[in-house]
Amino acid sequence: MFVDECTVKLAAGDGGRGCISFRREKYEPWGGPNGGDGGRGGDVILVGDDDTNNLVDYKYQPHWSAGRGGHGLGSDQHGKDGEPRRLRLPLGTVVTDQATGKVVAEILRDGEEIVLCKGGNGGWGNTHFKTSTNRAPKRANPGQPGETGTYRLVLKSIADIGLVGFPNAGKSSLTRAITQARPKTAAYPFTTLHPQIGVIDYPEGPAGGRRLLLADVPGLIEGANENRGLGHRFLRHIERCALLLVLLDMAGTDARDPREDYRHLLRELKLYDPALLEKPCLVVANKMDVDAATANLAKFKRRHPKVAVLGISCLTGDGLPQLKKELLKRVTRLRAGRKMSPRPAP
Ligand SMILES: Nc1nc2c(ncn2[C@@H]2O[C@H](COP(=O)(O)OP(=O)(O)OP(=O)(O)O)[C@@H](O)[C@H]2O)c(=O)[nH]1
Ligand SMILES: [Mg+2]
Repeated sequence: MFVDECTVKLAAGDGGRGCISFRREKYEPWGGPNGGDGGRGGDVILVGDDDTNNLVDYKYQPHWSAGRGGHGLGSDQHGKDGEPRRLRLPLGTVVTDQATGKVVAEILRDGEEIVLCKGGNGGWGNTHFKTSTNRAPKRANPGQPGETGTYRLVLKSIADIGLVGFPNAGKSSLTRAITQARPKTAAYPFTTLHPQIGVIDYPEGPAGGRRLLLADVPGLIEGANENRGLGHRFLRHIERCALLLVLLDMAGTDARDPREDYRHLLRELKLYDPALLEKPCLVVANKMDVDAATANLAKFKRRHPKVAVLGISCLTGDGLPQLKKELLKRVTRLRAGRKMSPRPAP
């Protein structure tokens, strides 16, 4: 099950109580105060985890708390600090405080740790209250409460390239062809029900070792803004992409017209967020192995003379090496030119 939004209630640990105690030993009848401090409560810490792409763990277990600090003890013994609670979240998770509606954290890097709720400080033991006039204070502090809050977690995947297209255009076939990801492909619409991230590797050449992330999102259809098909809800996963790859079924399978598909796709993107249309975009014509595709491509170019289209076939592999090169070239240029970070403008 794929979950990309959920609400969690988090509580850091409370600090332990300070202790009231006096030193009592043989020949030391007035040994003075020796009550230890309480331990700190544990923090709730968010940790970026590259190995997960899902918030399902938090959907069904929304309450998480860290350990409380131990109470102070006599003989100047401090209480034990509470165990922190580490929540592993997929990269791209945006955390919003429900009380204020403000974004309080974003997980962008693997292994990155963000303390979201701080544990309470332990209370002071009575040693701290010793003064020249009060040498036997019978006073200690309680621990401070840990921070708590209700937070909304929304996953907006981080990828360099976002794939957009009608169902059956061949988005998952392309993902399978150029990345290591293995999304299901089939000749019925909405085969892909949730986003999949694939890695395009460039092992050879001057770009040796480079990798690009490609997000295969479920198909869009006309009226998606009115919740037709799977609606717009997965478009958040392409919001942070540097480049959009608009994939068209140039064969016009099921009597579709690629020119109309293109128009509808742009319209749906605009209805979701006009900023998506500002993103650099590469139009790719798939299924060029089918006879009708060549004529359709010519018609498409006549209608959109300014749009550069790259022809490919995921079935035969034609055009895929050129596409990979073009993607690398464009993403490199975009990242360098704009110093783009995956962090969206607030
Ligand atoms: N002839 C031909 N068929 C293709 C090509 N690429 C994909 N197909 C076929 O098109 C159908 C749909 O492919 P998918 O990759 O599942 O399409 P999708 O865009 O991921 O579809 P959804 O996940 O439903 O949105 C499958 O039957 C593929 O075999 C191609 O280049 N040529
Ligand atoms: Mg698919």
